[in-house]
Amino acid sequence: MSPTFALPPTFLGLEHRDPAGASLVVAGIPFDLGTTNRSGTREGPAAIRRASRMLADGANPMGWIDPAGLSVADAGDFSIALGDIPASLALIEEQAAGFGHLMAMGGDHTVTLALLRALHRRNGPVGLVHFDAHLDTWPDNFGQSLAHGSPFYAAIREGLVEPRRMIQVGIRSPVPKEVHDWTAAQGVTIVSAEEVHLSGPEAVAARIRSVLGQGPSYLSFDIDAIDPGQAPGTGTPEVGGLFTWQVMAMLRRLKGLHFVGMDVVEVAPAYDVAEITALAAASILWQYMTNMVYNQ
Ligand SMILES: [Mn+2]
Repeated sequence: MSPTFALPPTFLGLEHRDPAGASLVVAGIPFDLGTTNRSGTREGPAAIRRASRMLADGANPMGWIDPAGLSVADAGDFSIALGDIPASLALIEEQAAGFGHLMAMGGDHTVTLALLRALHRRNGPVGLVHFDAHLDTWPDNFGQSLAHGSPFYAAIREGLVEPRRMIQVGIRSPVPKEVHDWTAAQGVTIVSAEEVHLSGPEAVAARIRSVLGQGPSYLSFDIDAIDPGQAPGTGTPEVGGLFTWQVMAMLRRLKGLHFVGMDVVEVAPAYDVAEITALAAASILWQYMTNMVYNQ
């Protein structure tokens, strides 16, 4: 068995496996055209894969499940259209639609709109748990309707998600009041980072479970939900965020929910320190994979 540093540069060092025959498919989306501040998430997938190899030398103590031993494949990176956001989203949607249960590594948060459009073809509207510092329901981003501040504005308007089965966790950024009020008026549950700190991850996980219920659900994790002290490698950091221990404690408590797909987005390795942001992202994917065992 190779030491972790010598494993192939795939997610968890997975050797070549056929994505068509896998229950879970990991894919990267090297895209950052939708960023509004610091760019660089095009390098996210490679950094997450590299950091993930740290997690390949044993089982998850939760249930002693080894995610690398599940029916999972790394399909490589999706194609994008250089310099063209709508064409890139169309390409991402088509590629995502070819897979059953997709775990996507961004890329900036714009890509989630394409992923939800693909999912809608198969599942109809889904519930959504969205970890983020930002609501991402801006109707426009400095004149652009398609960018990383808007995926959930579009997703709600297009009927891709059920707003009353949608919960946002870690929210704390500056935001126009009308954007916040529009989001709340759709029926979305908004949980601030401070509420996680004050009430604790166990209580917030219980709220997530009650909002999502047992219907088909999607997990979208923007790494800037985590405090920049623990995840500096991102383009739009906001102070006062979640700690990685709180994130892992919440995710462990979401096992058994009916998730049909997920993404981890906004990792920008150029601003990372000692791979801590990439490792946080890899660990989120790894915990989600572990949780999926409880869905069977
Ligand atoms: Mn976001």
